[in-house]
Amino acid sequence: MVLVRMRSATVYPMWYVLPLLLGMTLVSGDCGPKFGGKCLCGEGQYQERNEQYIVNCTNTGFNNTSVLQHIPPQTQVLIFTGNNIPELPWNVFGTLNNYSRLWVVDMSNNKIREIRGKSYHRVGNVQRLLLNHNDISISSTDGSNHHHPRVFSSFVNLMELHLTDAFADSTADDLAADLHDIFVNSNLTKLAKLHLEQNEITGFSDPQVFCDLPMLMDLHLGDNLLRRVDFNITCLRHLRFLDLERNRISGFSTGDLDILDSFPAQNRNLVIDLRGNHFLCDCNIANLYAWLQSTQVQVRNKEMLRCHRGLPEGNGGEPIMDLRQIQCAPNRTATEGSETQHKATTVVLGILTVILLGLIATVVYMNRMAIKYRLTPVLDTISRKVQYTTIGKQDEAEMDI
Ligand SMILES: *[C@@H]1O[C@H](CO)[C@@H](O)[C@H](O)[C@H]1NC(C)=O
Ligand SMILES: *[C@@H]1O[C@H](CO)[C@@H](O)[C@H](O)[C@H]1NC(C)=O
Ligand SMILES: *[C@@H]1O[C@H](CO)[C@@H](O)[C@H](O)[C@H]1NC(C)=O
Ligand SMILES: *[C@@H]1O[C@H](CO)[C@@H](O)[C@H](O)[C@H]1NC(C)=O
Ligand SMILES: *[C@@H]1O[C@H](CO)[C@@H](O)[C@H](O)[C@H]1NC(C)=O
Ligand SMILES: *[C@@H]1O[C@H](CO)[C@@H](O)[C@H](O)[C@H]1NC(C)=O
Ligand SMILES: CC(=O)N[C@H]1CO[C@H](CO)[C@@H](O)[C@@H]1O
Repeated sequence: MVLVRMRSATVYPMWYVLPLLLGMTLVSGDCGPKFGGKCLCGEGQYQERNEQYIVNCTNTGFNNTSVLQHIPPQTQVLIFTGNNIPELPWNVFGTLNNYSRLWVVDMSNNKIREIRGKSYHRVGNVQRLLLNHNDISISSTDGSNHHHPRVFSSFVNLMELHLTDAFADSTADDLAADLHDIFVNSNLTKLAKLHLEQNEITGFSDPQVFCDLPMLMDLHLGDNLLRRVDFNITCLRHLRFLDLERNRISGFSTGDLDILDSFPAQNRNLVIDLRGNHFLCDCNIANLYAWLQSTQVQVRNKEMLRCHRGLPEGNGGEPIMDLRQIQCAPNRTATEGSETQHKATTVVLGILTVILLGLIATVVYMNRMAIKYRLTPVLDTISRKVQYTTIGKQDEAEMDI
């Protein structure tokens, strides 16, 4: 014991000193009798900020949120993750305290399926809400009555909403409409960052889905199944970053590119990330290449963009920034189209001809007796005539001699 204390008092190993120098004190205090010793409370560093009063209940196995009614009033950062809370009840934080200093609520990874309209109250100063990795249903159509359009309405100062992999897999189809409804009714007038990665979103049936988030700056849609930018971004006056990494985008129409160009045209910086999409090495990609050369939109990691001929296999593909040689002949796609059509017509005609011949052969074969009966006299006549002509010709020949 003495030896150890002596050693640690004289030569602190670097891994021990470094966190202290950086101010990264791990929260280690007890939270009080209501918490059963499962959570940690106290001051510490949360990401970029020092001296935060943190309540940390990570992987604590709670199956309800009743403990959250007893968090200390000075709490600034609440981390309540890795529990099993299928349903958030009304007034998760109770009704006793204002929690005026609370600015981060992290309720990721809790198997949450339903958040009620009145679950969150007294969260007026929360700026960052994380609900990543849950199974939330917000559907208005599946009959389960999980649709609460005012679900975030108490977060009047919310600036970041993290919904990465947050939704139940089955909600993909009407997610856009339901999200729009929530954004309209929750009045998230200060929201600047929205994370919707990994939600299997195939498209947004409602193009105005984000238009009621007037301050939105960063829209994260990576790792979804989007095929194009089918939502309105011109309504987002403050948009500066659009993340579309690893979606299913195969190309951009001229109209889409014009919309992107309208940002720098209005002196607004726009950064987009398109890595890991399934671009096709066709005429469109020549346009995209030309656009990448000239646009004022900042495309992150341009040189990492790849296009594929046919289905992409692994991470291969040709770098789009190397496609200088691709000549896009005018009307090429149209000609290719009609050529394929022509080929298809030829094949179909061939098959039909074969079938027709087969049918004729069958009919002839089945009626062969009748045909033979009818044809025999004719054939006889012909062969007789042939014989006569031959004889005649022979006669003529003999006469010529
Ligand atoms: C919360 O606790 C978990 C595990 O106990 C730890 O990994 C994490 O770093 C803590 N978070 C903060 C901000 O202290
Ligand atoms: C909530 O969970 C705690 C244990 O974590 C349990 O003691 C308590 O009875 C539960 N409350 C309700 C309302 O289920
Ligand atoms: C919740 O957890 C407590 C103990 O942690 C247990 O006694 C109780 O049965 C659990 N309730 C449910 C509904 O799982
Ligand atoms: C809650 O906030 C209101 C004003 O916003 C204040 O009047 C009231 O005293 C606060 N209550 C507590 C318990 O802090
Ligand atoms: C939305 O919030 C703004 C201020 O943040 C407020 O003026 C407006 O009345 C609110 N609208 C609704 C429908 O709650
Ligand atoms: C996008 O929204 C704005 C404002 O709501 C509207 O003026 C514009 O016509 C919309 N654009 C498209 C392509 O729908
Ligand atoms: C559909 C299409 O792109 N048509 C174009 C084909 O090419 C001629 C000139 O080469 C254009 O005038 C057409 O507009």
